[in-house]
Amino acid sequence: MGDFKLTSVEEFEAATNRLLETGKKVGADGWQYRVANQTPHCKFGETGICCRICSMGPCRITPKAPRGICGCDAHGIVARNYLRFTAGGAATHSDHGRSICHTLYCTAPDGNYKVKDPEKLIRIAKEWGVETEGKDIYDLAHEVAYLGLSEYGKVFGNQNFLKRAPEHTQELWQREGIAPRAIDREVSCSMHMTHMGCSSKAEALIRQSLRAGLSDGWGGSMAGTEFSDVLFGTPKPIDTEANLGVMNADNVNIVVHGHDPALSEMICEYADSPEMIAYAKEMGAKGITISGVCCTSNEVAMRRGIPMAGNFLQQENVILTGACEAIVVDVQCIFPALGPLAKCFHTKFVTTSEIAQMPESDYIRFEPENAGENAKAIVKLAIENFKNRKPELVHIPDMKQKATVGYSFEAIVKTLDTVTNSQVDETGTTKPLIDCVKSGVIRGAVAMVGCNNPKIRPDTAHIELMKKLIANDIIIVASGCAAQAAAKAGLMDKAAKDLCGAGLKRVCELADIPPVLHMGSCVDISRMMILVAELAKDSGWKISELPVVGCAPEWMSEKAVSIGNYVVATGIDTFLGVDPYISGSDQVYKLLTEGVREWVEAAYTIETDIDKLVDRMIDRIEEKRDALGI
Ligand code: BF8
Ligand code: SF4
Repeated sequence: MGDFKLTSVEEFEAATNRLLETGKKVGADGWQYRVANQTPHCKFGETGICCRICSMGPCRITPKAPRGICGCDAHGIVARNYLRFTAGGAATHSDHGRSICHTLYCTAPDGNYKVKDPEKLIRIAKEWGVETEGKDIYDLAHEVAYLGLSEYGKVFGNQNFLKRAPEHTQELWQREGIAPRAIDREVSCSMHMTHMGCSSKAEALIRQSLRAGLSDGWGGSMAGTEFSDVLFGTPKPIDTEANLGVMNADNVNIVVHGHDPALSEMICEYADSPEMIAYAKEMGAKGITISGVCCTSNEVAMRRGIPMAGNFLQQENVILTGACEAIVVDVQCIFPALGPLAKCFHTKFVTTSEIAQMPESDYIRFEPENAGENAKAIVKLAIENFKNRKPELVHIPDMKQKATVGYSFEAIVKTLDTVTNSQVDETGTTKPLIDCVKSGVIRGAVAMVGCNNPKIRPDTAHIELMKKLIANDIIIVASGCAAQAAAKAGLMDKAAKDLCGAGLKRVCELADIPPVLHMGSCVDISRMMILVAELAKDSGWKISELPVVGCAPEWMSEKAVSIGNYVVATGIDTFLGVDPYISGSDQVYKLLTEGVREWVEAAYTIETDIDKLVDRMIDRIEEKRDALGI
């Protein structure tokens, strides 16, 4: 343990610069150059006061032109843009969830997809009032999947999963009129409200933003997470590695990128088969290495220990190594730049979803019905491409860290229960965690989530915030690209306990956990919602009273805004390091940072100075402790 050392952002950057040198030789573009071409950004767009939702515009608000042609003011325009941003994110997460429900519907004992966690399926079935006694597990899977799909267009009532929230939270949602109805309805309703000539009242638009967010976090994303677990297994702690050094120059390298585990699981399955490994050897490689980028990487790391090549702003780097035979993608967060970039190398850029079709890619459409066959075809395509490598372009940075990942809600409960109870209780509670918080050995928790964004020096905010928080005995649960930043730096190595304050260090030693717990992909922020709901029920505190905050310091996507809205609407103060285009309206800014607290007992803090951001989070956690008298 003595020689444990974090990898610094400076080291990440040196590795990237070396790869960009290779890129220059082959005439490759890179996001670093495109940022320079795109900045400074348009001020109207940046502050949210440009409206182009009807063809009388675009209208832009200035002191001389305080209203659009229809008469809408800055507050209406900013709030409408904010709601549309949210709806984009909610739709995206939820459609991913729908696709998982559909995959579950297609399971069969001899099919491409099977039920891997029948206990979880039975638990959900009982929760939803489905008769389970004496039923074939596949019949049950189809019945539950059908109900899951029906949540999207539910005719009456609210989302099923809302009942998982503590009573008090459910009451707040009802009282404020933000309990989500059918998942699709909240997205449609948001588009309707923001159509020309509908809502221009900021308060109404922000209220709907919370409701649309909730339809994601407690609806579509939760379906995505829960049914992925049923299909592919509920994650348990597992060791892996992170950063570009996980790629192997002697092997065929296949990189999986995107979000839906239905693709990546199948690719991993085939790449691991003796038949494919033998074929790779025949083609001159020593074996096959699969690694991941973005949330797909989180999914397969959590369930299979597949190493993580990198996060969002590192996606071009995997091709720049010159050693990537194929980058296989499904949906979301995939740079259209990958097509032209792959053409500068021998890399095959394989798109697989009708949702994410891109020029200069090989499109192999992936459906549950043809998943096995197509996964095999993709793995073969990569193997056969090995011979086309240009050895003079190959350079894989010698940089990786160890990480222990796979802390689903169930795994966290079980891990902590093992510490306090000698006999392992399968149905443990969050009480050991609450005891640690009450006694002060852990001061609180931060849910660190979200992306990279060139507006912030990539990964710095994630890593610096996490370092300071754990030094202050604040445990981190992380997901998405924030989790990968932590893993690349080494913060998910159990040895990182040495960077913690004395209290958290002791908890890490006793429970044998790293101080930053990997909870999965971005849809898995629903796991965090379940965790806080259970913490509230087990402690008797309200969610808003828990010394817990959310943070997305480097976020960039619409999904992140949808997430922020449901995290706040669940009662958790949320800290953003990038402004969501709202500075053009003091009314909207005030609503989001103060006003919503009256509705849901939590609000946003927007702070682009990262040092201040971390101090404000620590202060907030300590304020909550004081209020609880602990
Ligand atoms: O859903 S953290 S860059 S990969 S949006 Fe995308 Fe952001 Fe990464 Fe996953 Ni989430
Ligand atoms: Fe302009 Fe109003 Fe049309 Fe927006 S809706 S573009 S503000 S006229």
